[in-house]
Amino acid sequence: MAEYQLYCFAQSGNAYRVALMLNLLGADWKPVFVDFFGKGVPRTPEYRENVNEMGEVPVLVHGGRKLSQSGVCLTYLANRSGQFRPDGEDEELEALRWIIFDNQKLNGYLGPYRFLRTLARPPGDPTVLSFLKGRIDNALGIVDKRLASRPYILGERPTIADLSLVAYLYYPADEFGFDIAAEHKNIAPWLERIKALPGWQHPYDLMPGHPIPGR
Ligand SMILES: N[C@@H](CCC(=O)N[C@@H](CS)C(=O)NCC(=O)O)C(=O)O
Repeated sequence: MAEYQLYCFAQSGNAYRVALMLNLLGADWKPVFVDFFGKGVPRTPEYRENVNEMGEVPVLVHGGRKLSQSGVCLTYLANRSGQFRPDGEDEELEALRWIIFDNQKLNGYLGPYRFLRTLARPPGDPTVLSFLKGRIDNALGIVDKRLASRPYILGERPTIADLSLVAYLYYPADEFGFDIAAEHKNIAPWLERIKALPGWQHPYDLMPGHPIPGR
């Protein structure tokens, strides 16, 4: 059995953060496929009882530990490996600040936006999509500005703050209906820098479940 198991599915950018970090670390890990689109597994009482009471992926299993919330999983992996780890209290707080911002304001909106626009059956209400798009544009602008003066979110080297923020940014532009990299001049080279790290893989290659059967 692999050292780490990750409950995930290919379309989940929230899970991609952790899958990507495991791969960048060269960790011994295996995905555990969670059938979200077919059987709605995270919403079942069994999943909530046995895997994650919050009804979500990712869940990272390591020995006797079962961790959820991608920010917690990234922190755990950084502390164990010493890689992508914020250095000292000030950087730890700064990384946490960006991870919370990401979870709420960037990928916290981008994930549901893409889901409602492209993956949900039936698709979401245009008014809701338009609200979310405005919030996303604002958050992307904030990240773009941050990256104008440094190569990575905390400075000169990549940390878990970067691995959190890229969660949904490598998925195909046609799933969003707009091209994030093309529209934000500092985000595009940052994504390329992270893509060049040894072990980087696209979410659809790293996690099971793409394409969604029957689509
Ligand atoms: N803040 C959480 C978000 C996790 C999350 O929302 N995961 C989605 C998949 S992308 C999920 O499992 N949703 C289950 C559902 O909607 O029933 C994290 O970063 O881990």
